[in-house]
Formats: sequence, structure tokens, C-alpha cells
Amino acid sequence: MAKQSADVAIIMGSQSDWATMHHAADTLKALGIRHESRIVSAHRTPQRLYDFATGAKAEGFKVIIAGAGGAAHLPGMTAALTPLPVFGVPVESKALSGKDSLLSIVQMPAGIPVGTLAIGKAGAVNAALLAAAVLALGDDALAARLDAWRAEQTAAVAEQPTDTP
Ligand code: RP5
Repeated sequence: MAKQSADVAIIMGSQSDWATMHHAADTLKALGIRHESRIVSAHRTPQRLYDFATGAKAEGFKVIIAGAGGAAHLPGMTAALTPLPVFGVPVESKALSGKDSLLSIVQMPAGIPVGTLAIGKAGAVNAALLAAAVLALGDDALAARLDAWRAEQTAAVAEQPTDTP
């Protein structure tokens, strides 16, 4: 039987980004979305970036989540090379706490969009939820799982705070 291709590609500029980007993978897994995670650096492996981005649609991916830190060119370069939607996650950098990553990713000139999320874990989780929402437009079963995920989150919020959260 042919291997079913993943719907979401999670790419990141470095192994060091995995501490943030695994939150995207965990969220996709919780929602039952097929995904693959790869290290693809715009700076250190430019040919790998080119090959991945130009071939991503043919590989069967429908959405790309790209996380990078510092001078974070990965999401924008990827978006320039593929028609697929690209969601960018600014990884928190040591020098500038991820503000450099955020501005590098969010300030795309008109014409090539990158949907930019928050810095760090929140951005990684939300990128996965946004990817899920896009895929759910054409997948009723996934839409139901996403509704259930959100209902569970709502149910987990206590009415009153406690001293030991
Ligand atoms: C970026 O440089 C990566 O996305 C990473 O966030 C940052 C630092 O990479 P390492 O020096 O930790 O490999 O390209």
C-alpha cells in the first residue's frame, strides 16, 4: 500500500528550534493530523530549502509551518518558492528575545504572504491550530476534532483562581 503523505510540513532552521517547534508537532498529533518535521536552514542549507519548497506541493503537503530565529528568512523564502500557505513561527532568540525573529518574519513586502504567529511556544501551538482550521475546511471529521479540542480547552478553565494552579 502506498504511504499516505503528510498534510503539514513543519520546518525549522536548526535543531535548536525543535524545543519550540515540537509544540506544533504535539498539537497536530493531538488533532490527528499527519505531519512531518524537518530541519531546513535558509542560511546553512539553501539548496535543501530550495528543493523542499519547490517540491512541497508535489510531495502532498497542504500547509507549511516554518519556525526560525534571529535573521529568520526561512518562512519568507519558503513562501516565495511555493503556492502553499506558510505560517511563520518566530523562535525566541538569545540576543533579542525573538523580537528580531518576529520582525524578520512579519514584515513581508506585499506580494508574498507569511501568516505570522506569536514568538515561541504560543506561536508554535497556534500555527498548528491555524493549519488545522485550514485543513478542516475540507475535512468534516477534522473540523469535529478541532471543535472538541477547543471545547476541552474551555472546560479546563476554572471559574476561580487557586493558590496552587
Ligand atoms: C536560525 O538561527 C535558526 O532558526 C535558529 O533559531 C538560530 C540559531 O541556530 P543555531 O545556532 O542554534 O543552530 O537560523
